[in-house]
Amino acid sequence: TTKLSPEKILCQLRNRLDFGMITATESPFNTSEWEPYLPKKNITMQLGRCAVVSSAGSMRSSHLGSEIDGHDAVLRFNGAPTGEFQVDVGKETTIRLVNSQLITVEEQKFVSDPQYNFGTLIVWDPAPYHSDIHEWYQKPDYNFFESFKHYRKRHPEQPFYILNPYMQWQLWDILQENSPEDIQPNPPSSGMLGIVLMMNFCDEVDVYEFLPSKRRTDICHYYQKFFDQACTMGAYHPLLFEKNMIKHLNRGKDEDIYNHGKVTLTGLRNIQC
Ligand code: NCC
Repeated sequence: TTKLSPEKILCQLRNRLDFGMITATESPFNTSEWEPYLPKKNITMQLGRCAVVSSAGSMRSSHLGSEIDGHDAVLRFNGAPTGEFQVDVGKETTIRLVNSQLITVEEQKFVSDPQYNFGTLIVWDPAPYHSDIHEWYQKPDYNFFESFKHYRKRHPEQPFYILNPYMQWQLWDILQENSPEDIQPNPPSSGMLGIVLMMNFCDEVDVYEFLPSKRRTDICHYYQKFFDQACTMGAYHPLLFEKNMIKHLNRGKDEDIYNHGKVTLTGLRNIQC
């Protein structure tokens, strides 16, 4: 396979990904049971310069905090804290993308830990390959719907969206088409989903430590003492292929990857297809 140009891949991302959130108007969510908890309208965000902060152990000792906070919006993942790690990861959180496992398995913590009460929350769940919304609703990977409602009851003012189940496999198809090998048939990581969401919302996206810098380490997360190579290279998620694609799309300098784990991506709004 010949590799498509970055411009062509950006157009695939723009033209083929459904960035919509689930609203109270579509079946099976258009019921009185869901009405109090779901937004009536899709998310709308038009942002300038955005930062995406991976949870990698190599964020430690990066001193990237003030650079990250200098962006117009910051996206973080799952339980990634700021607090005591501010110097390295910053303190602003505009969007937090969480997986359905976190809000179900760690529900007590999710509902009570104040770190989740900032910014806009978005949850996603690994859906069966190209299933329709009804099939997924019957058989989500984690049954997070009750946890979602529970959180919304406690924090009714905080925007909290459910990502549509289609986008992950539309993105997976693009990853597969642009990879010389077969990739594992599991959805992309939260990291990759968050990056393309921000490419949709923002003029420009700086991503930190998704491509590992010279600080690269087997420590999984910057906030935990847990060692596992798979966190950076992937096991369940096709992380290696995600990272190859992001490297291909990088408009920044290679030395910024080496020194800061930083890549710069063009927002999808500003491209010509
Ligand atoms: O670890 P996780 O991911 O929360 O990390 C968020 C995103 O950061 C990027 N990352 C992380 C660590 C690392 N060393 N290198 C990286 O590039 C990845 O892009 C990653 O997606 C997930 O994707 O949702 C994931 O979630 C965790 C876990 O469910 C949550 O942290 C909640 O506790 C998964 N871990 C386990 O299930 C044990 C992880 O596989 C994927």
